Amino acid sequence: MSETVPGIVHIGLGAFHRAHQAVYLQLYFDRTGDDSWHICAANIRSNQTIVDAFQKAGHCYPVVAYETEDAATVTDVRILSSTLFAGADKSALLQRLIDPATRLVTLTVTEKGYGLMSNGEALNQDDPAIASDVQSIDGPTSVPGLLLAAIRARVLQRVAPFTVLSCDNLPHNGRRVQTAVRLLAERHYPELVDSIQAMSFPSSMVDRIVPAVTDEAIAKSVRWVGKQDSLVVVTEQFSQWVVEDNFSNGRPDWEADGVTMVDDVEPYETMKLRLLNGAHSLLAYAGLLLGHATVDQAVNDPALRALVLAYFDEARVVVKVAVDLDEYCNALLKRFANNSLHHKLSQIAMDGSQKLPQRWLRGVIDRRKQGLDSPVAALALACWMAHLRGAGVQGASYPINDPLEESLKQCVDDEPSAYVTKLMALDGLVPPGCRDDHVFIAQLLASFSRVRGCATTSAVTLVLADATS
Ligand code: CS2
Repeated sequence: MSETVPGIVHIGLGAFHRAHQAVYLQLYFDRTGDDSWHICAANIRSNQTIVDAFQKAGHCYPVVAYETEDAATVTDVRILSSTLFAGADKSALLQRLIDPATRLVTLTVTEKGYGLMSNGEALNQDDPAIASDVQSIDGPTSVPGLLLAAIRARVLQRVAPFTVLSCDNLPHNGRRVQTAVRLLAERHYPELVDSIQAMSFPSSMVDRIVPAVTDEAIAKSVRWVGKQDSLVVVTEQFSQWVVEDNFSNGRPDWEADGVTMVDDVEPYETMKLRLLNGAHSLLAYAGLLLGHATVDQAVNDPALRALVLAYFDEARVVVKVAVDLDEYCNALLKRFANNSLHHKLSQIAMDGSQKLPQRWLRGVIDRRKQGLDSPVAALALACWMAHLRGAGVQGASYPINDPLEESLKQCVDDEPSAYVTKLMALDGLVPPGCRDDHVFIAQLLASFSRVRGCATTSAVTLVLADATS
């Protein structure tokens, strides 16, 4: 296995990659025996421990997919041929990116890893890695910076470009990476802008619920794996990957393994971001306020379930896709209720500033274009505002985990209109179409005033119930 030269470099060796893309490529390899699409996976900022553990374990790990607590399947994944931790020294990763054998670069670097403002059109210079790469591109630190350095070396060495495939929960995720790389190139290597514009940056919609691995999950998986394996990943049975068919340097014929290739991913992205991820964020913020810890607990709370149904009704009106949305939403409720996953609401609540524009706020703008209000989204945003105070009702408290944490904390105010005004003024957070929607802002103010006044979980339940009546 160590002899295999990987055709893919993946950045972001988290649980999601290991339970999603890596499983598809394992299926591809098992079917074809073609080892040219093995993966070299790297972490660039944090989580060296997992890289060390992979190197020690010879890069094999099990994925346990639960249908229910008593029904699970195991896939043994051996498709990672090497792993890298590219912390302070990124030269080994750059070398792999430049190697002609690398034909595809894939990314799961989370929303904030793209280094863009929420409109996806300008570099976020508050991000230290982006700020450093804007200053100087010698020794790049951000993902777009690393890609730019590799693209430059490949152009100079006349190596064919790789394709860059984004696998993060962002709209037009491929276009976003391309924009970030191009904006850095405009600054440092304007002569490369045309080559970057000519490269393939397909978008993709990825879907599989993969909670962060915990000690309990590892212990519980022994029943399925037969031994204690700290590299195990637990997930659900469901998996979906819809990919824009735009690859300049070859790709596996992974259609046969369940990947859907399309000309335009946008309808699928919108459906998944607004309905699955939007409902997830709603359950996270409202659920934490009500003292729940996991998605299955939250969705089984009748008040939250009704709220999610009302949210689906509101959001789906502006989702145009050739999919039966009744079936899709029903399936989501079932997936959320899977009680073998113990998917923590606090995990979903992280990085709200990076997630909410595409999950809720773009839907508000689309509805307004049809003359429709979005009262459930206003209530959802009010729950996020309440969440940002760091305390639930009845003494619950939780940390705020967000790259904009400091600015968000400065917005928090006991006086609802001062809080809303400060939040709306934060650069690049709330899209203009939403910020300028007076009806939405009035509904947000009213919702937040009510949520803020709740001293007990029963009071919150009443406020939520009003929104669905
Ligand atoms: C979740 C997603 O953490 C989150 O924000 O909404 O990770 C979600 O579980 C996946 O997108 C499901 O495909």
